[in-house]
Amino acid sequence: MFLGIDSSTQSLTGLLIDPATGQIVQQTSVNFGSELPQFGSPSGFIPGGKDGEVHGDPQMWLEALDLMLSRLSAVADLSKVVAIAGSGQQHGSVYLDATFNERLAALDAAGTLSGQLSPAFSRATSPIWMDTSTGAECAEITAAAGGDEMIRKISGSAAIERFTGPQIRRFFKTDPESYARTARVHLISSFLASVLAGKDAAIDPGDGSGMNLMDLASSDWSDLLLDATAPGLRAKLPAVAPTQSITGTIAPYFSKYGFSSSCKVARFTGDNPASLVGMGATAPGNIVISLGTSDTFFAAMEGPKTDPAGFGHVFGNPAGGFMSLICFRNGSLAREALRDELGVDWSAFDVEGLALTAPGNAGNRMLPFFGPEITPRGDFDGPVRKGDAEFESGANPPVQIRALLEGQFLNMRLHSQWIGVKADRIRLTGGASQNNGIARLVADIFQAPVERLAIGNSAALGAALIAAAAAGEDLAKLQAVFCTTAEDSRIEPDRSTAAVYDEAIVSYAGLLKSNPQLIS
Ligand code: XUL
Repeated sequence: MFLGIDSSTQSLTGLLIDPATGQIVQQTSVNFGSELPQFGSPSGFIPGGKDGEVHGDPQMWLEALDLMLSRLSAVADLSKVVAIAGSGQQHGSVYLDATFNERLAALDAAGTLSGQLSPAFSRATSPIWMDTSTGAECAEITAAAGGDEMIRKISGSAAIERFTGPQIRRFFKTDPESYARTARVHLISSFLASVLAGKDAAIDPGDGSGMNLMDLASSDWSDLLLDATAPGLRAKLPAVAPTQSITGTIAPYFSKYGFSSSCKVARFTGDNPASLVGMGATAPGNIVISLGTSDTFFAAMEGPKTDPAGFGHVFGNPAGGFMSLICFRNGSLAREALRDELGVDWSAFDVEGLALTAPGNAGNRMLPFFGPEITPRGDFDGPVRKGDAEFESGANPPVQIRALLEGQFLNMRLHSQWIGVKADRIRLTGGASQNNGIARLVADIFQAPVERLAIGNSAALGAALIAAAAAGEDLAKLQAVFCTTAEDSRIEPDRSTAAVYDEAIVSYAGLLKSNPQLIS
């Protein structure tokens, strides 16, 4: 069997596959907010951060790993696991002092991970992808590295607030002593891989390209970008190593969950690259839309084409080559906020609820941003409504819901045009993808067929497939078995709505452009 672990914003999941039978054997999740309330992070991050700061607690991720593995070991024989790989929410960083390696090597199965490793944190909390606090650092890095286009060419992205390089620079500027004490900066993915392997793990090009530090062409750190970011940074970063490779064998600590001492720990990657694998989309042809805490739009790419507007990114594709990715911060967070504001349940967002209104929403439009947005960049603190008086006053729930959903997918269509490919087929994943009303709306707005896979957690599945591939199995063959579309999941676009949405995207773009909260 192979184990995939996905550490996402709101939960940590373990998923076991058996390639011999083509089955998912078990999967189990720990929800940070409800199951680890002692960390005060109801949505997985510490609320109330100032000036756009959003941090998570690395001790919470360690507690969740112990809890998930103890649960999994109660229902599965983990001695049969040949290899483990994983995926983490991208960009988030973990700061460790010089004792980290010794502590890893000395992990005692009688204690807990967080109890034994937390003294090694040189920064108590970790900035995560939702953090928008580094505008000044992005400008400084851009200037020092020779401009926007230069950074895009080297790293695949302009300097971006949530990316790890600008976050590291902010830490260096605000707390230089703790920065100096930091011997290792890990991504969440490589941190968890290090813990499992009991030794320092490399970063893979899929997650490494989300740092504004890696040279896409060489898959190594760029000296120009390192120097523009913070002093002495190369020595603080692990190496970059291919996604389909092995870090080492599992640390003896984990024998308490039944793992054999020969179980291998493969490379961990970012949740979006892992999801590309789990969606069976590592070869060009499919576009994936993942509806999670953030919504993401991504696809395998022939060559590293970058977004001139600076919103989209190029990441390493775990199967080799590249992928494009665009992240929309107001994903489920916005859907949940509107649901709560209107006091409705999810059925109002599904086929029957949406049937109360018509495609195009009679011209009622919403900029669907309940908090700061990154695509486009804006300091929004609530949705912007334009339409009839009743809608603008916030009344009429069915019109509000359609306006939010149409706004989210029109915004996605508008900001993905730079990729320059017409979607032949969209594969939808993430929590909200099972909603047929939302799936129909995506098919109509993009005028492309939408498919859902049989399995919901594509990042954890992708990680399990990466573990198997790193251990010598054939990735494409595994994808053909595990990444199958659910029966009756395909939704064809309604061609009669094409003109409605061609017009809606123009009026949406107009509303966006005229909005003073937009930064660029
Ligand atoms: C991608 C991004 C988010 C996180 C969420 O650039 O910031 O999708 O990976 O886990």
